[in-house]
Amino acid sequence: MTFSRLEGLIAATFSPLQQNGSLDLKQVPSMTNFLIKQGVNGLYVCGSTGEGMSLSGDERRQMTEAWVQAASGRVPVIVQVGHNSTEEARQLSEHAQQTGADAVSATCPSYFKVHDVETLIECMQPVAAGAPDLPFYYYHIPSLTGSALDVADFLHRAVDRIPNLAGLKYTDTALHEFQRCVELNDGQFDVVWGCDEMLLGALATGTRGAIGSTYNVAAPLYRELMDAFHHGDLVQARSLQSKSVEMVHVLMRYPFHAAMKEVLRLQGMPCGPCRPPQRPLSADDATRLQQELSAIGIV
Ligand code: MN9
Repeated sequence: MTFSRLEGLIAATFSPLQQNGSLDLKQVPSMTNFLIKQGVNGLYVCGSTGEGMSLSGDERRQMTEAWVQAASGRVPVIVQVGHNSTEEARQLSEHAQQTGADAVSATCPSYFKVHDVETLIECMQPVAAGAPDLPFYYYHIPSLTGSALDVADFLHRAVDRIPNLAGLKYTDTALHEFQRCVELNDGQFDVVWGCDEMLLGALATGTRGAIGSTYNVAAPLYRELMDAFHHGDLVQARSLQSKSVEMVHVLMRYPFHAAMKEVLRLQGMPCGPCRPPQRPLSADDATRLQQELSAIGIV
């Protein structure tokens, strides 16, 4: 499907796993239907939430194929291909395009840190070139990559050298920097917000789309928040954001990925355990998590 901007709520999808840790691809179609029914407008596959970095290249390809097939053009599928090897990332990118994905996104290498914007451009060029017909989004997530570079400068300098550069997935909390990216060259770039618990601030700053993990488990809440914001009802929007802040606060007290997978299980959408180094949830944790989330009306 073609799109000019990523709009609305894009779920950073989980990778369904079997109890033994191998992929559980047969869950992908029902998960896709569930998310679309919840009001999700796109799927971001093999990102941080989907433990893309913990999957083998072959598994990432299988995951990509499963989500693209399940979405079957109903919502855009963005495939995260970041890898410490830019050659592997380039090949994943090529595969994403061949598979029929709608966009490609990539983190920078992170074992060896990227220390300057010029190097970042050099790293991203081949990756974006692997899928020349698809829009490319650099995935800025300094908390995990360790590269806190000036991304507005990156966009400004990369635009002539990465022909399919569409924008960013901006997963940081610096709203002023985010705003600079959104406004750069009269809004040339599609800059998508990545911190769910600050969505309201990002809406106020001009975002149209957001990619995040908690849209898997609470899309209706965020939909309402967006609607309230667009109708100018800031009191309601703030109260919904406050509920999201509470929810994330609770989830973060547990192994985060496993906790969200547990919430999905409670919502009738089991997707198995996580892989190390993500920690599992104990049975006690699961009980307490449910109590704490039900106390704030989430499950
Ligand atoms: O990029 C996610 N970030 C990480 C998206 O996984 C580090 C977010 O959706 C967060 O999980 C969410 C909760 O902090 O905002």
